[in-house]
Amino acid sequence: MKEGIVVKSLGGFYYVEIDGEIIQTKPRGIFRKSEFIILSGDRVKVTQDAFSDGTIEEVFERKNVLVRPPVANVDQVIVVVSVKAPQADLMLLDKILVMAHKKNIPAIVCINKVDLDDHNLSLALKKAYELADYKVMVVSAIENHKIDDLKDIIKDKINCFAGQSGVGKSTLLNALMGKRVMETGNISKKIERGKHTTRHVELIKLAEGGYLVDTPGFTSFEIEDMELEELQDYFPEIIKVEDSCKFIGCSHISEPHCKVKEALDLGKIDQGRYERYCSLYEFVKKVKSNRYR
Ligand SMILES: Nc1nc2c(ncn2[C@@H]2O[C@H](COP(=O)(O)OP(=O)(O)OP(=O)(O)O)[C@@H](O)[C@H]2O)c(=O)[nH]1
Ligand SMILES: [Mg+2]
Ligand SMILES: [Zn+2]
Repeated sequence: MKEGIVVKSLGGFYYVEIDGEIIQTKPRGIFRKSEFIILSGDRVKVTQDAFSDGTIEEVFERKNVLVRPPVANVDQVIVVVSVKAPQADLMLLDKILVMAHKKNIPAIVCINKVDLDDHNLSLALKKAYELADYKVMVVSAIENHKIDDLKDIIKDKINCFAGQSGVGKSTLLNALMGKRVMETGNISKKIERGKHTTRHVELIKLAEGGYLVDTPGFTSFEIEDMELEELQDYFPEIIKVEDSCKFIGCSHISEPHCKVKEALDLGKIDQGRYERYCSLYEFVKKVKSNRYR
């Protein structure tokens, strides 16, 4: 029995990396009969003889599961935005960060296409998210700017890209790999569309160690069901300052003597981030009230 990690599934087979080698496997019958779906990223026990495919005997307990893309045991989500073309959708960025936080998956913000940044937008964005204690990388996939720094950050982890379509995720992956492993630009869209049935999630192995999962861009993304009081826990800059007002049940929206409002006035919290917190708060509130009507 050997232990490995599922790097992709295709046509009923699961490809498991064991000691640097990829082995074609099938799950044991019991998995085929159950509802349980083995995912890329799953750590598994495999038996193998010389004449047939390997057999997945056991799947280890997962640390976490992402739904989009379906992948298990993610160590880090890299949310990519671009300064331009397309313009950064900060609401989408914040929604993804909230969901990563809810699933307890560390997230970093990667601002791409800095070569197009003629108004220093990347600096303002970097500051806003650093106030929230996120690690922020400002890169250009096309000009290979700061790609080595990004390499250091993703090393030895299971990383997953997320973000809008067209921000340069696949181009970044190619830059990180030093070769073209993913289609980019319009071509990628055509392939995606024709690919519905065979669309698979692949853990791409990094030369430096670790894996990266590329994801087709989101066109829409909603935060999952959560309690209204919970939302603030997923904004690190709010957690940092709220202490006494959270204790009395403050939502940090309109209550007097709010520590969060105080921090906002002092410039310790970014105005845009705060506004998006308020919008998401209203959104969750609406969802809840519709449900119990
Ligand atoms: N100027 C500039 N263009 C870039 C950069 N990175 C990517 N692009 C371009 O942006 C376009 C989209 O890049 P992709 O890598 O396909 O974007 P994606 O995020 O993978 O898009 P989806 O797969 O649809 O989610 C392509 O035309 C790239 O050449 C960059 O750093 N600078
Ligand atoms: Mg892509
Ligand atoms: Zn408050």
